[in-house]
Amino acid sequence: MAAKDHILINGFKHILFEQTEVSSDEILSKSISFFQKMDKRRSVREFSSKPVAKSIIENLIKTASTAPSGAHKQPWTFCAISNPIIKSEIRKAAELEEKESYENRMSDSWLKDLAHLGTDMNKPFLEIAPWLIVVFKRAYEFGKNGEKLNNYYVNESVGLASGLLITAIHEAGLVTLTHTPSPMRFLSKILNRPENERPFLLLPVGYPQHPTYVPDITRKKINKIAKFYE
Ligand code: IYR
Repeated sequence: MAAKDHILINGFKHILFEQTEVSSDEILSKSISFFQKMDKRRSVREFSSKPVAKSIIENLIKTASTAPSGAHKQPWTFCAISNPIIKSEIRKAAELEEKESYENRMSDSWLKDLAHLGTDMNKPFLEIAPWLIVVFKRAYEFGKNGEKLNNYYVNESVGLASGLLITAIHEAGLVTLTHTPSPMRFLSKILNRPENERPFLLLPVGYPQHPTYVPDITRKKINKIAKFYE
């Protein structure tokens, strides 16, 4: 007998999950090739100014928004900026905060931990990259009468969506950097965001400059990051 196309649970419609049959050999080879692809992802700080079409950015954001979220509230807003005036406003404000951080807020041990990445208070990529995506978390929603409605596991949900965004950017052949100027409140002001939204991450998106050098770092081996209980 064919499966019903939908059922009701708690009175809510549940539709058939579209399952694709894949052999275990194929699953193994896909798991290897996807790992190899993702292992090539690097945070890139030197961008080309070569433009990227808005439709590409829309697709990347649509992929990010496939992330699971608490009670499926999708508590995120992605602000995509290509306007050069706004980008330069963001750069100016970010560099002001970064200068204060590097000179006064970050401890000596923090600065020592960062030294191998070659970062400093200058953030030219905020103007050079064709797009900046600022990910906002939505702490709560507003109901019809202005009342506050809960979101759940907001940090986890927006973190997951950001991970998918970074994956989509890499898969498409572009590069990004997870930039967290701190504090980030200036982004809410410049982008005129409502009070229920808080800046979460800033991602410049584009092509890498040629040539680009990245830190010579390695990833932890499987036995350091996973414990199996069989
Ligand atoms: N937000 C600063 C500093 C910084 C902090 C960490 I932790 C990094 O992994 C990298 C940078 C900056 O963007 O330069």
